[in-house]
Amino acid sequence: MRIGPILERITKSVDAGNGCYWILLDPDDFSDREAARIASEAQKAGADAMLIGGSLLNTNHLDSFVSSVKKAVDVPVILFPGDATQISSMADAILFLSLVSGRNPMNLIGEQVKGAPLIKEYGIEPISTAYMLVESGAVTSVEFMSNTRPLPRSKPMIAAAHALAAQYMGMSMIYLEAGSGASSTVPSKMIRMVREYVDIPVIVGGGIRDASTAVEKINAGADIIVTGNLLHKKNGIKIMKDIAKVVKAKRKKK
Ligand code: 1GP
Repeated sequence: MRIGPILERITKSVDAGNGCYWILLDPDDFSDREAARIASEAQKAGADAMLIGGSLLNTNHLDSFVSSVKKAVDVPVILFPGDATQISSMADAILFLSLVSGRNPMNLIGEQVKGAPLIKEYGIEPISTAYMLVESGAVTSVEFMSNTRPLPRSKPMIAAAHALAAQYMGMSMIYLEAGSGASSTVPSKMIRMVREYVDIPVIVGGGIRDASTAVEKINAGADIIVTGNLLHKKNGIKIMKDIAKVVKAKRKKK
């Protein structure tokens, strides 16, 4: 498959040591107007892309939500769907996720089959992404909703083997996910081993709440850091600014 413009932009900026901080906006958490304001603040704070989605969507305003965010920012707006119902024609691209850490056929290929024709019809760019859920203490929403077991956090080689298999299957990115609000982040040892085995971009998210943790993940080999819950913190924008600043400085030096 030809590389689309958004993946090309991501890959180029990752190679140049940029584009390494993404924000996750859950449509259940904000109104369209709030999302526009927050996205614009996040962009000013240094966010390089906006992800939109959640494990479970209870509200019915995805199109207007995506469209408000798009109007407010000029970085890519990318869907991060929990299932095939979370597709909007307003987005620039969609992470075409396969939950490769699990063995639930619906999350490996079922939802993808349901969503693919609509993605084609809408002309949104699909970015094939291996989604790997990592054990992080308590049961996370994605673990519960997908009915899959996360990768054991003390077995980095199991994660590396999954990532390599995904790359061999032609996937364009790896997303190492501890789960939104996770109490423990993806272990750096695991990121390091995955990095050793694959040469496609590695995204790391879940439970990252400060700049030093973000830098630790970048040092271990993460290309892109994602935060979501910080948007709910009183001083979240300030922390996001710190994260954007330090991860960019660190990656540029590499
Ligand atoms: C979830 O990795 C993201 O996919 C963000 O997690 O909400 O814990 O920052 P947090």
